Amino acid sequence: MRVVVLTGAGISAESGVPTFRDADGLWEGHRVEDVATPEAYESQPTMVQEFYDARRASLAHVEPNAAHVALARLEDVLGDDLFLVTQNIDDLHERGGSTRVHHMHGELRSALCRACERRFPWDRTLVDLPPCPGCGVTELRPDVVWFGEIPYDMDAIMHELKRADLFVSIGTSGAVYPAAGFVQYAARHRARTLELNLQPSEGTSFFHESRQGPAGTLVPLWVDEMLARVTP
Ligand code: BJW
Ligand code: ZN
Repeated sequence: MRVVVLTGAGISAESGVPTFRDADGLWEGHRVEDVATPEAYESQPTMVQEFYDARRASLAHVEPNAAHVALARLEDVLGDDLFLVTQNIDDLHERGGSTRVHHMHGELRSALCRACERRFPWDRTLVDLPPCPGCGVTELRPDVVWFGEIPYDMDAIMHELKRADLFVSIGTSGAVYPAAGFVQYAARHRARTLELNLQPSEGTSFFHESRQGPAGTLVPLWVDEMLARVTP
């Protein structure tokens, strides 16, 4: 059975990483659609770099939760039959044990050079304008996908959605495309679709089944169900 899992900010909420659109959302009073843009970076680069530097540093103070760990358990059994795509830029899936994670909105622990367009593993700050390890130019920015930019790995993601038997969406509001459209695309290509979210998402009616609750509870239960089905 081929399974595609899409995760969003809700899966990391119980680890203490703020979501975007809940009451205590990450951007504190700003609409994420207004600030997560290349234009905001052009007009206030220092503010944006400091914001992402702080989020990168805060990774040291959070741990994967039971939902991340359960998805790693599923990968152990399904191997390449599980395709895990996350909108999150944190590294909690990897630290939970997943080894094949597709970060469609980029990664905090990566820097992107605007001069040579290469990406580099990055654990330090960027606000102090370090030179690019590849070309030496001081044009490194956070390696994240802002509104109006093209998400990573789209060809591989669409290919996997086309041949999936099951599509599962975990902890995402369904407010941001193209990820919000994956459910309809997968269903059109004959996948069964399941949503696991604290509350019904904006796209909840597109799913065959929707379960409500915290990811740290729902995901391990769902993984147990899956393992009972696929292991002899
Ligand atoms: C829990 C929980 C718990 C809480 N357990 N659950 C008009 C119509 C349609 C589309 C467009 C349009 N105008 C423009 C567009 C396109 C645009 C878009 O979608 N805009 C919308 C605002 C309409 N999209 C883009 O520009 C994208 N690019 C693009 O489309 O390129 C064209 C193209 C595509 C494909 C191929 C070729 C070309 C880029 C989008 C980039 C988004 N970037 C951000 C910032 C990343 C960096 C950063 O982190 O700072 O990504 S925005 C932000 O939203 C972040 C997230 O990944 C993303 C999604 O948020 P998510 O994960 O859903 O979080 P929340 O907070 O919204 O929801 C959390 C959910 O969890 C809630 O439901 C809670 O209830 C739940 N929850 N606790 C379970 N314990
Ligand atoms: Zn460079």
